[in-house]
Amino acid sequence: MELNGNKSVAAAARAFAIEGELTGAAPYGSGHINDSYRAVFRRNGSQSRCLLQRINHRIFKNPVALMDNIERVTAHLGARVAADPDRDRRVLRLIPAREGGVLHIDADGEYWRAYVFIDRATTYNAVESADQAFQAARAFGEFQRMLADLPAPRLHDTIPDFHHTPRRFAALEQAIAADVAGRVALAQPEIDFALARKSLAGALVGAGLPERVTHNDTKINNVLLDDATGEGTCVIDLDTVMPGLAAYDFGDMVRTATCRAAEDEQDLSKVSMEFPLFEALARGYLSTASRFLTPAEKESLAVAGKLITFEIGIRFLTDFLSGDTYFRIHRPDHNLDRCRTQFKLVESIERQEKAMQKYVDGL
Ligand code: ADP
Ligand code: GN1
Ligand code: MG
Repeated sequence: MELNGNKSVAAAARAFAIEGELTGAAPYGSGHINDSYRAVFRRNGSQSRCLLQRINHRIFKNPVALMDNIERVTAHLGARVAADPDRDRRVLRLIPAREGGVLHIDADGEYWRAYVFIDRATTYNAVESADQAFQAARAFGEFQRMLADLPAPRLHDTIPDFHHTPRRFAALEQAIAADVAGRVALAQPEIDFALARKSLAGALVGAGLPERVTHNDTKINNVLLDDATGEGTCVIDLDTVMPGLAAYDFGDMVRTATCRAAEDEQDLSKVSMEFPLFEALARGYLSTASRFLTPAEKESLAVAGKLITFEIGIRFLTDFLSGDTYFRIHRPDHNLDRCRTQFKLVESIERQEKAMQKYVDGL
């Protein structure tokens, strides 16, 4: 992107304390909520880069509280890895805004932040190997472990009831009843699929599992894997780090790291839960998380994959029925395609859930 192609992005990049001349800023990544840019600065012949983000404040209604969470979490994690020679790549580092603090608010009322760009590591939109599943899960488990002793106060809920699946289900029922976009007739098989599994929504609510500091958006493209070693270098996308259940994080890993198809794959014959990937994922997660998980939490892991895949599926369906107001779409019916992929994966998990439980119990 030419710099003069988007003045607000260039102005936002310059609002952070980065030395040198801004030479470029281009859209980056494939997230559904925020807008991310990679900005490049040049000074005395050398380059530095940052990851600049416009926070979607229609979804994250309190960016100040959100950034308070992220500052506390990154400071805590930074102290935990202080002795690691690779510490600068292990934890996200916020760049201060020139006007103070870590947020820049522009003339249009948009909220911006910037992170130091982590080099020599890559995110993957779909898992490619069992080792990637292992490494991603190990990193997310380590992330939870390092945050287990985050000092009080409790983190802010950046989106209340984020993984309260019964409330997500109620929102779906409301969207069906309202049919504001006139799309109910287009999604009848998916609606029937969801309604037939209403009882699944309550699987973990009220189970008495302990509240922890969790990531809550552990899809595989939210962890950077090292280009040389394949190890999970850095857990990213911290907007939803808040109190939650360990199982929610494990469930979203099952959703995105045990199926090689993309989240929006239209050829449903490619969508299935691959047991060897699940085994690697469970081993990777427990290699770090077994140090703090209670027996009841460990017991909850196997069902979590089905639950969270179902939950994200009903969220995509709700958004499709509501006229695509939440998730960014790139084609008509994109949210319906995403929903179909999730529901196909739910079916695949259902066929293997006994074996999944047995495998986790044996670890
Ligand atoms: P979103 O909320 O839109 O998913 P993310 O925070 O996940 O945004 O960032 C989008 C993409 O940008 C990520 O998938 C990753 O590839 C890349 N990314 C994010 N933070 C960094 C960073 N500090 N260094 C390098 N790449 C990053
Ligand atoms: C969104 O921001 P991104 O793309 O990492 C969503 C997650 C969903 C995910 C599905 C704040 O994550 O909950 O699981 O899309 N984030 C928010 O791909 O709603
Ligand atoms: Mg992301």
